[in-house]
Amino acid sequence: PLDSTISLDVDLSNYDDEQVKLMEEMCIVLDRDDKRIGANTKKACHLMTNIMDHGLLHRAFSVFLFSADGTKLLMQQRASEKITFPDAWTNTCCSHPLNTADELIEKDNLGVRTAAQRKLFHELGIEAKDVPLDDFHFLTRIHYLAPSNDIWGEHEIDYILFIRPQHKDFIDINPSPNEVRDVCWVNQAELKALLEKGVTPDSGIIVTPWFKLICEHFLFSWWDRMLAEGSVDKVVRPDEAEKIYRL
Ligand code: DMA
Ligand code: MN
Repeated sequence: PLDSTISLDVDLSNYDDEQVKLMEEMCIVLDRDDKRIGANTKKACHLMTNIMDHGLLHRAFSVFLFSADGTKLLMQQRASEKITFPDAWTNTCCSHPLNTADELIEKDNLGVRTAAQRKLFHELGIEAKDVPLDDFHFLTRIHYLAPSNDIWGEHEIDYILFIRPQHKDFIDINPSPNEVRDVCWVNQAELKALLEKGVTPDSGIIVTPWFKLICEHFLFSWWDRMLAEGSVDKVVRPDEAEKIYRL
């Protein structure tokens, strides 16, 4: 789409200053095959009008971080200050590789892994030494569209990454208050209970749409495979890694 047709017409004055500032980040704009066709602001990429009228699509990642024994997944509840999907429970960390030289590197998904390491520190205070780039395992890509409200939403090709640090039972975390409201480590049964609550309107529990999709289609079979094989690199399947799943 021509830049001049992209809308930026939204009032940001009632949101958290830091979250407003982050709306200036440059996301990687894609065609349906995950080829870069340009770049645009996080703000432009997340306005439903641009998504619906111009099909604006961008690159993202979702990290799933496990305990050393693989039985527990670190989840986060998004801060109330988040402009999209506030207060919703989701996987460990999500964000976007930026339109910068280091985060655009597609070989071995290095750009996405670099962005994942950057955001694990920014959102959760997880130190880079605890999550080395080589320890991220790329599983697959999902293409999905999901409104947050009338104004904001997501339309992404989302790279799914697993990481299971082995040097500590549970990695040290120090969440940033205007990114993360709460965290918890859940086993499979606890996660299933949380997902049940997420579909019950008056439970007060909200779950993000992408996390729901990943749980419905992939997460439990990948997680079982990881536990059965005893290792996270055994979870990766070439047939899945090559595809873009349209969910
Ligand atoms: C965006 O996450 C990425 C996905 C997969 C939804 P986000 O809204 O948490 O991004 P950021 O942390 O950069 O605001
Ligand atoms: Mn996004």
